[in-house]
Amino acid sequence: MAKLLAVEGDITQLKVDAIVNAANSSLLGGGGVDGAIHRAAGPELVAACEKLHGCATGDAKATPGFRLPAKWVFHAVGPVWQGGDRREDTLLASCYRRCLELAQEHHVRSIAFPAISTGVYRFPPERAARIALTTVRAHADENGIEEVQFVCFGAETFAIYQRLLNENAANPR
Ligand code: AR6
Repeated sequence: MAKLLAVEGDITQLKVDAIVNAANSSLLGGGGVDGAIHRAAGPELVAACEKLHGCATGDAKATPGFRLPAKWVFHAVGPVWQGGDRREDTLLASCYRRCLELAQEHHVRSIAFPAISTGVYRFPPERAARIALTTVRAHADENGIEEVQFVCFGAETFAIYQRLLNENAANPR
């Protein structure tokens, strides 16, 4: 069974097979975790992203990690929160699902996710964390993944993930 854990810190520092980026549909960079990943990976990353010709919301595309310790970056495009009745939950779940599928394609065993859509895109953090954990729990094993880190940027997000992971440990699948 895949190991799921919450960690607090900067996703660009992690030496895992793949890190996930919370990108926008242009895939050409931005602020937040996207900006941090592009800065750390170097200019080769945007050049590789240009060749992907964008990405739909709910989908994800892969590039190498270039100067990052991670071998791959999976660029996922989360939904902008618009109140909850614009398929935001489904689209967010789809981001996580697509990243797990990319993991299998690229023989990735360890993967780290940021809290997609919970920054500039304003998705409510606990609701997003529940979707992230449910989707990853349901599909990590079938995609051959051994370890999943949920990288929390700040103590509040970390506390949410810790609580939800502990709740589930008390009521396992
Ligand atoms: N490591 C881990 N998590 C981080 C880091 C980091 N270095 N930096 C920020 N976060 P956001 P979104 C957290 O805004 O909401 C970009 O401009 C952050 O605290 O990065 O999906 C894109 O180009 C938050 O919890 O992504 C898009 O235009 C989470 O990462 C747009 O923002 C996501 O926040 C995407 O918005």
